[in-house]
Amino acid sequence: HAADAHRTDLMTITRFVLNEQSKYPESRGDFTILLNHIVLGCKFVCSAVNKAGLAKLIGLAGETNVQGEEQKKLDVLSNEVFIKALVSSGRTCILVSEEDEEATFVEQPKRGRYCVVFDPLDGSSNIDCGVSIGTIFGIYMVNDSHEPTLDDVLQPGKNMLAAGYCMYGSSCTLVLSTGEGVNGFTLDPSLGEFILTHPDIKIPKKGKIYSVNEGNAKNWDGPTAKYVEKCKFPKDGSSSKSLRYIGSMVADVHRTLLYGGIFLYPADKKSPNGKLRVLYEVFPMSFLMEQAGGQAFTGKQRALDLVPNKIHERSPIFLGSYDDVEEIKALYAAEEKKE
Ligand code: P6P
Repeated sequence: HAADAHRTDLMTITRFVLNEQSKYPESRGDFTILLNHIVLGCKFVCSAVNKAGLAKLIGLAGETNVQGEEQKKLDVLSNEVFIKALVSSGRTCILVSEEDEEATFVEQPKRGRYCVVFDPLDGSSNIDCGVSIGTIFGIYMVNDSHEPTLDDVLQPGKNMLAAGYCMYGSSCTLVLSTGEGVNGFTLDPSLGEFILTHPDIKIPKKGKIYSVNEGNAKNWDGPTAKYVEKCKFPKDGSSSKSLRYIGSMVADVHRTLLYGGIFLYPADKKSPNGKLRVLYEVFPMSFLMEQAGGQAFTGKQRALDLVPNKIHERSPIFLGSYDDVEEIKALYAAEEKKE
């Protein structure tokens, strides 16, 4: 029966990428090997995050463990695991991590053709209160004709080959795009495999939720303030939107992707470039939103067209349902005309 076939036809993330999705057939093997190492990192972090509370209980975290070693903070530990996994894949040449001030250049013979930008544990300040957190990553491919330099990784987001996040919450969910749509996989701990659970995710064209830190309202610019006002007091008689803000980007973006609506981290007087980082927060989430039929805007341009000058550069970001982002683009365009 079809149902049985579905149950026994376990579509793991490895099978899915190998068979179903590959933008560059000639790199099918390399990309799959790279992805498998990212998946390994996610499985490790998932297990460490789930034990974090217990580690505290049995006095491991922040104190010395039985070997007398200082227990590492989860974000430091996660970063080390991802760096080691990516280097050992033999498929990377430059790694940019939120945790490391400088990029990591992979030496021969371990050097490959991919640049990976990632935040190993975004939102990690939320661990202690049990809020979902996540790993965010983006992948560029460089032509291996030259010695890699930072220019190979300071590329516009539209050049990304793939992007994704892994959310460590009630379950461990990995959402990935290799440029042919968005698919979600859930970790089955009994198998240690990510199984396809959310095929071909499409974000609703319009949503009923807006997601922003209202605590920054006094510092917002005109268009953002106008847009949020419109969400709360619609003039056209439509019902006002609901506010949902978790304060952990992966959780807020995952809800936006599945339920629709808009996520905003605008510029404000205190932070003229907003708070979120271009390479490993804004670009991967914008890539996913476009692949799911939504869009992502910086207040000035399409987010994926931005060309970063520094690896930890920040940008304002408005992303989510196509029609909702259109509305805020119109407000910024009107402001532009006035100037
Ligand atoms: P705020 C978490 O610290 C983070 O980097 C993102 O995950 C999240 O979206 C944002 O910052 C929350 O920032 O200023 O609203 O607390």
